[in-house]
Amino acid sequence: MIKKRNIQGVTIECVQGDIANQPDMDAIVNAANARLTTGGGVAGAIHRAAGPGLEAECRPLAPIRPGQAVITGAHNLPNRHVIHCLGPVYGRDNPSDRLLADCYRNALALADEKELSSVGFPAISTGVFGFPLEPAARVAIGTVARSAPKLSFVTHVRFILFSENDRGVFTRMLEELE
Ligand code: AR6
Repeated sequence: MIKKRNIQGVTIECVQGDIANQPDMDAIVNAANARLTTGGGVAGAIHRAAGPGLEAECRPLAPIRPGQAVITGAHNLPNRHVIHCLGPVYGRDNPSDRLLADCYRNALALADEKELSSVGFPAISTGVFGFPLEPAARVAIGTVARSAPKLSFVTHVRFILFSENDRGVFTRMLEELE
């Protein structure tokens, strides 16, 4: 089972781990809520590790809409930036596939604008927001692969999945890319 592929100059890999513990990534992506406050899951882990300064920096940027991404500093996290994306709530924010793809595309565009070379993503919307994992993985991997030719600075994208099962699903999507 391959865990890494190079698509048009961008290395894409899938690992199992904690999004808040990726010290070699320039930016990590938060699966945020519209108000950009802390919460459970990914947002809870990121805000806990970053400290209260992150929420304070987020306040004037909120609210954001599904598919949107905004960028902040990383405060006490070991990264340079956090990119906050609001994924679609499955079954409510439609079309959910397009809104989820917007998250990945907009996050990568912000990272590229800031001239960052590496970005770590969680599986946006697949927890509290209820997006089924397999279609979410297809959108995530497909969107990053399609964005690759447009990126000038980003050369490394890592998907950080919480469970070994989720990593397996993302890895299969990566293998199946044409
Ligand atoms: N590292 C990597 N992945 C994680 C981690 C972690 N530390 N913790 C959970 N996951 P979720 P959403 C996985 O719910 O669905 C928040 O409360 C998890 O298993 O964090 O976009 C916000 O405030 C799942 O596969 O994000 C919002 O209100 C995936 O990350 C809402 O939840 C995403 O789960 C956002 O919901």
